[in-house]
Amino acid sequence: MPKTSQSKKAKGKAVKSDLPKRSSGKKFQLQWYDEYPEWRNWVRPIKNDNLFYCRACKKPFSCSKSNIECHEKTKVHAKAFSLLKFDEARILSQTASGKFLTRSGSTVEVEDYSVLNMADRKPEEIVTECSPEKKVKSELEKCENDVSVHKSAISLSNFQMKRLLNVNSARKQVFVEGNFAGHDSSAIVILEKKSFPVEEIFLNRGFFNEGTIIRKNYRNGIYGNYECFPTREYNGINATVIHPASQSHLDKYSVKELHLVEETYETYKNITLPHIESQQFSLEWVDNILAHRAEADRIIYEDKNKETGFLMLPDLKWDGNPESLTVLALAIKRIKSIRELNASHLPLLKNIQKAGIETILKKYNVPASRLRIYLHYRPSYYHLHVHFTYLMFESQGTFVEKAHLLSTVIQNIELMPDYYQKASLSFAVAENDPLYKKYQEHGLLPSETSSSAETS
Ligand code: G7M
Repeated sequence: MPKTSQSKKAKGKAVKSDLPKRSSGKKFQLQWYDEYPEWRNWVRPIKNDNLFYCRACKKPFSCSKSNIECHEKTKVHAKAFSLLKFDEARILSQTASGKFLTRSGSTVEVEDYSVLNMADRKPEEIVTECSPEKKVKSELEKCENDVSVHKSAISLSNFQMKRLLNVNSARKQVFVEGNFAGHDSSAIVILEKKSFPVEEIFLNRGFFNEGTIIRKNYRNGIYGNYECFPTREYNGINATVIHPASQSHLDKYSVKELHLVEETYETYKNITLPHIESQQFSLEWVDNILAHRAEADRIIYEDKNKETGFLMLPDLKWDGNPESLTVLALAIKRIKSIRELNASHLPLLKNIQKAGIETILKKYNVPASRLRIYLHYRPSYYHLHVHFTYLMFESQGTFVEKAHLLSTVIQNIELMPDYYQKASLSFAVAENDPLYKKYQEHGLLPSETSSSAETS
């Protein structure tokens, strides 16, 4: 973030005229963020001053630990903070400039915008996290020769569409394959409409206002149908860009016919495991997170214990709306999947369950009874992770043949320590997945595909 001497001068003045009588405070200590992780959302140190800036109240305050604690408890702050959470436009402009407007209209400059919670950010900002400065290697897999588009700011006008891979009308998603200008290898762009805020105040602010354009399509008696164009900040969509995308990625996101496989532990050892070992998706993104090389400022909980530790952060595809809450817990230890779990992993699983629930309650105010906590089998990425999603959100991958509740996994192992080395596990496999062919070769799936059967 460039900081000119001019802006520093301006800042000096602004701070003087705006600041509260001071200063019983002390300079903000970054370790306070570790002690109070939720402060990352709203407390910003002010450069070279014994003050902190409250992003919610848009005001500087004297900066002692007890003062911040007291301020957090005030009604005025609680109200301002709840407004802040949804005011994406303001968040965006604040994070972009690193300067904040005070009530009198002047600005103060605050430190290190990278501590901002990423759950609050727009997807395009998440993309810029992979900047050259951060030296985050992208997932190259089989496309190692092409430089990732994430290394610099991207523009979708440079994206040449090649193929529509899939459409999910229920979830309002499109999956498109194409190329970014100057890059040979394929990219996948996933666009997804965001869910609506449910609080009246945000619906009102976002949609029922003068800025929203509404056009009549037709009327039939008491019924009218209209097309609506909300203001820019409220009509954003979530975009995920995968580049360079490997053939496995293209297969994963393409339309395909599915078949159900009932995998015994024997077929896991003889067919599935060799397949995973030869062609699983790269775990580089997981390792980057675990080593704090990527998404470090999105981490909401971390327990570094090598056996029982884990780390929590928002899922890549979460748009930040509480109604679609999607958080991931990544185990520190490399464990491939639930197939490897036994009694020795119970402390880890119980730790994820307990501390994960506590963290989500503290951070997002969602109690355990409103959470769906589960693991996938088969997962896309073979490093043990647990999904925490809002129960009323119909998240992807919660089909009975894929989602395994964490509580059930724990109970199964408590009842039988080697349950996951004994039980048959069913999963769906797509016809264009190489694993499908392997199961076919072993006579465990019919040799004729559904399409060829239809024509015969
Ligand atoms: O299907 P599986 O259980 O393996 O789910 C993996 C989850 O990891 C999905 O919900 C993805 O959206 C999420 N995910 C994948 N990547 C590549 C990332 C990433 O780079 N960062 C984060 N935070 N989540 C990811």
